[in-house]
Amino acid sequence: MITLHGFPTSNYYNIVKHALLYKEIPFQEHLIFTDNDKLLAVSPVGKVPAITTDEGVTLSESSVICDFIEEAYPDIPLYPESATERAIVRQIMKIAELYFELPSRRLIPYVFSGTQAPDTLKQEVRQVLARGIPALNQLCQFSPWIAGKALTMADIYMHYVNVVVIGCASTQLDWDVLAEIPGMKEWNKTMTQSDIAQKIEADRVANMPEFMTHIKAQIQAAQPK
Ligand SMILES: N[C@@H](CCC(=O)N[C@@H](CS)C(=O)NCC(=O)O)C(=O)O
Repeated sequence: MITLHGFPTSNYYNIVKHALLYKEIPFQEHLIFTDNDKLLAVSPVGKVPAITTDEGVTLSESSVICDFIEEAYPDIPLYPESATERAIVRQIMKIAELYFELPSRRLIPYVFSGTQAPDTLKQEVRQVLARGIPALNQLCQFSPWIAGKALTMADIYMHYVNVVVIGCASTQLDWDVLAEIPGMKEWNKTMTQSDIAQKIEADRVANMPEFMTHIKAQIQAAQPK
């Protein structure tokens, strides 16, 4: 059985968890935080998520894991059949990660510490998001799913990318980024209402106190002595 390593407050962890649940692949969760050195044994850069496959192979990087589980467990597909359509799905995932998630993520420490990020950083984040918005406007179809008629991995990926975008841009940039992409908010609400997303959200909320304990310890350790 697959083991999913990480913690349920991680949006990247939840991408993989959602895909595993959607594809009805049996898996067990191994709760491990990023301050645990043992994470390096399954994730070379010490980031979450990672999986251990049925064969005992460890894999990290959410998009790589998503590709692996699709290829190894094709019965309930999350990518279209044609190579071109698959590439379009991956293009949306990549742009969502590079131009939406990663810039927003830079603001997370300030969100957690309840402080405001420096203006220079806010400006850098705004500039990257401003490139992602027209790109996603061009690529996302919402008819009714992101890449067309069928729900794909791009829907799952974008939904958990949006968790970070919403959480950071509203508080740090005073910017309703999702509103810049017509259809995105309605689609995101539909995604939130799915049984799988509801289960993942319940697990996230339950994990929050333990996660905050780890985060506070990390923030304290980083303070100048
Ligand atoms: N590119 C990685 C990013 C994963 C990631 O950033 N995970 C966060 C938790 S949501 C993490 O492990 N952060 C710890 C760190 O950056 O040291 C992926 O797609 O899996």
